[in-house]
Amino acid sequence: MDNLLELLVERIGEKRAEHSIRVMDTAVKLASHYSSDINKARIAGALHDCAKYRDKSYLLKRASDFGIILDKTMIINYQLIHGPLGAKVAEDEFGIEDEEILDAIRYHTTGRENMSLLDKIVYMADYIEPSRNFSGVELARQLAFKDLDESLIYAMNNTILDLIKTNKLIHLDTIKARNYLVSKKLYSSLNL
Ligand code: DGI
Ligand code: FE
Ligand code: FE
Repeated sequence: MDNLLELLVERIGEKRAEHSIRVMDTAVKLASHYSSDINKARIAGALHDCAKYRDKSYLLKRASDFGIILDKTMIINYQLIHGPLGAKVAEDEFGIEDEEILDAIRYHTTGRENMSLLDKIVYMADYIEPSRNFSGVELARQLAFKDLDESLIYAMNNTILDLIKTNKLIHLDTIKARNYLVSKKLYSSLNL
């Protein structure tokens, strides 16, 4: 773990590595609360932003070197690339082989349809880590430990509303992730 954190600082700098450690600690708390694998939460939390490079051309080059197929939304909103690229970098540079961990890294920004428990933990840990201070974060923190799916819907609604307000493209995985959770909730309330 020490080695992993050292390598992380080298790759993404101290500030982002500190955020990653806060996400790791929050992911561990959520994993323990929901009886999920703590070690996987620790590694996925620590590495979720391992490809958060600033430079657009570097992101595009590395994605292309790994053969990652980027859609239009990702090319225009190039910050979205660090999810799928992060999964490849975690495997290639950090030696992570566990597909569940790699998927949690891959989908940590958009989410996806039918997210795994680990995907949800990393997504919410990133959203509520202690230095986040947007309005509504306190409610998100409470919900995350009370009803994980409800907290995801809350976080995704806020994210999508922000994207609309700033006229950004919404990635299909973001929509699919939210629709899946909202349908699940509607179906369960209808007892179907
Ligand atoms: O890497 P972090 O900053 O820690 O957090 P993150 O990976 O969750 O990225 C958050 C950003 O991603 C936030 O500014 C909103 C943006 N985002 C999430 N879903 C979408 C999106 N941006 C676009 N354009 N489309 C999306 O669907
Ligand atoms: Fe991220
Ligand atoms: Fe992050």
